[in-house]
Amino acid sequence: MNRRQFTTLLGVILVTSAPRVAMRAQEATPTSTQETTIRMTARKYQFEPPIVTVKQGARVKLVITAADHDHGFKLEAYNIDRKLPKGVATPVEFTADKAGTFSFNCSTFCGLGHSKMKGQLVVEAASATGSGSGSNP
Ligand SMILES: [Cu+2]
Repeated sequence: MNRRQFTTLLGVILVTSAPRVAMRAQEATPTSTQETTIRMTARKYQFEPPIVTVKQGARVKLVITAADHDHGFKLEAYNIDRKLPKGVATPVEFTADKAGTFSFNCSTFCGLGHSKMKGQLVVEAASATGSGSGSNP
């Protein structure tokens, strides 16, 4: 009885710890390019978050879900114009190779406030000197 319980317990431990070991192995893999995944929501008449900040050179993946209506994501500076069908998590991938502040907007007419549906992409220059985030006390 005890032996049987112990074997069962051991089995449970092995099964539950296996995914964790696999995840650790994945984390240990070095990545040359920085990857940034940002989840966003589009709804009348705003993007959330409205300001997205990434580092220059990063491989950026925005996963945008239109919550209430079909919307669009247009980031002219990066030649991106993607439809965001309602309820679908739409991936928008690009490499942030240009530093600066770029505005993006909704490109699918969604109502009276459509033209005000905007946000900003801030690409921080890779060569920025100083203390990085600039949060000096
Ligand atoms: Cu819209």
